[in-house]
Amino acid sequence: MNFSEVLAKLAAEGRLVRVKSEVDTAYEAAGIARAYEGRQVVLFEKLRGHSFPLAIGLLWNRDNLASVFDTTAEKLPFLFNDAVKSLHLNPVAPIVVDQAPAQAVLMPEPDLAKIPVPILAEKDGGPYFDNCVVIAKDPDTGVRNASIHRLMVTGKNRLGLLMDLGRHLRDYYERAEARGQALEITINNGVHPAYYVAAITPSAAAPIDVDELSVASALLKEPARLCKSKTVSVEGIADAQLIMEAAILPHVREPEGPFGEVSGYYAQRDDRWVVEVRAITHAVNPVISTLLPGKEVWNSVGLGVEPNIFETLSRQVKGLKKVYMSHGGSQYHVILQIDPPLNGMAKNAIMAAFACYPALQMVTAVNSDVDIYDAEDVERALVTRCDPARDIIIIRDALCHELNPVAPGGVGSKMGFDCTCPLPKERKYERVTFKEVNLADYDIEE
Ligand SMILES: Cc1cc2nc3c(=O)[nH]c(=O)nc-3n(C[C@H](O)[C@H](O)[C@H](O)COP(=O)(O)O)c2cc1C
Ligand SMILES: [Mn+2]
Repeated sequence: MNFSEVLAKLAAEGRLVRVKSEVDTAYEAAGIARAYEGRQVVLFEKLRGHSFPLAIGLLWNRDNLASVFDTTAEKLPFLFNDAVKSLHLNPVAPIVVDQAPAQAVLMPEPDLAKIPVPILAEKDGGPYFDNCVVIAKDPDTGVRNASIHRLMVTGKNRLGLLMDLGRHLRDYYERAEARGQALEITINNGVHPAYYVAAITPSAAAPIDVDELSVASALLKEPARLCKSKTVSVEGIADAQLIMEAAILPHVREPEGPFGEVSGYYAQRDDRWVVEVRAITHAVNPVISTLLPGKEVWNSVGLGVEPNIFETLSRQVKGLKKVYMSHGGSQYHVILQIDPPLNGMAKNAIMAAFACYPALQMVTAVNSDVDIYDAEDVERALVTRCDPARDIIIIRDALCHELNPVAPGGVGSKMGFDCTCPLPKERKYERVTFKEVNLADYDIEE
């Protein structure tokens, strides 16, 4: 299934809305998409001055995403986790195919203005691609890497790029730059979510000497399909909607940003890396894809982080039932559902969770009678089962996430809330329940 087939499947299930009115790529498309955040995928059929349609929101609803993989929202994180594990157990290497749908049309001259790249947030520095899979090759070993990077359109064939510290792409680039060389890349837009999941596999699970595109093979149940590029020595994704063949230039930095980031705050404008686009190929009638930083990212990051925390903690503590990276927590808050057999063990679970994922700022532990997907239920546990003097853990000056404004330079404090009931559980903690009924059994006029 390619990206447009994924959209067709979602449409057939009522999981996609079509915007028929002509819409501007600057601010307007994002404003409409925002109103659907967490619900259906939004397909903009007519964008002012453009011929290609644009889809936003493939990842913001777990039921939609689960349907793409023929599974349920509850099972989805474990499906992704198994695919990541296959990297070390039985990786299925990508193949390079001859006839790539992504290369059906070659733009005579690369021109980014021909692609409907939206300006998303009101103070963004320009139009942004923010969900493209960037593929590169290690300049020394040739091992392929895939990752997602925001890219600001700054010219007809020029983009500004962000590479955070520790990214494999940055490591490759710095070695190429030290030799005065550009780092060739392909930038793949409009891919099956299996490729996106492969690209966001954390470096702890996919070290620098491993080709994480095999994660896509595992999810697709067939080898990931790549294609030889026309102007660079790095492959593209054969079933992508559009591929930009490009290079990150050595010793060049230009202003990039601001960008309304997933934290809900703007990343500031600064001199950053520069990408020169050398060729653009695309499918026949391509559908361009982008995401709105927010639920789409919390969801997709959470789907990777949750099973990892679940498995790691389950080796150390007992009674762990579920893990959820809550959306209100902007990927910095994880909720553990746990019925620990011993007093104090929930606090151990909280500490272990912090160790699993450095970006975490907050961990909340609740018992299994609390719905961790319901923010009100969790808040209720906080005010009725967490004694602030005893049940809050504070860890000062630990490594956090540099995008979080409360952690300057990526260093900040972390806080854990133990909202589990002390054992033996006193009757005062018993929650009120009502008889379960099936409304379909009753004659009710609404
Ligand atoms: C939507 C989205 C956007 C991202 N944008 C960036 C970015 O602009 N710069 C960056 O360094 N990492 C970004 N990331 C994170 C990396 O893509 C991610 O950590 C990836 O696993 C890194 O791959 P690597 O381990 O091969 O370096 C983004 C992740 C997502 C989900
Ligand atoms: Mn990597």
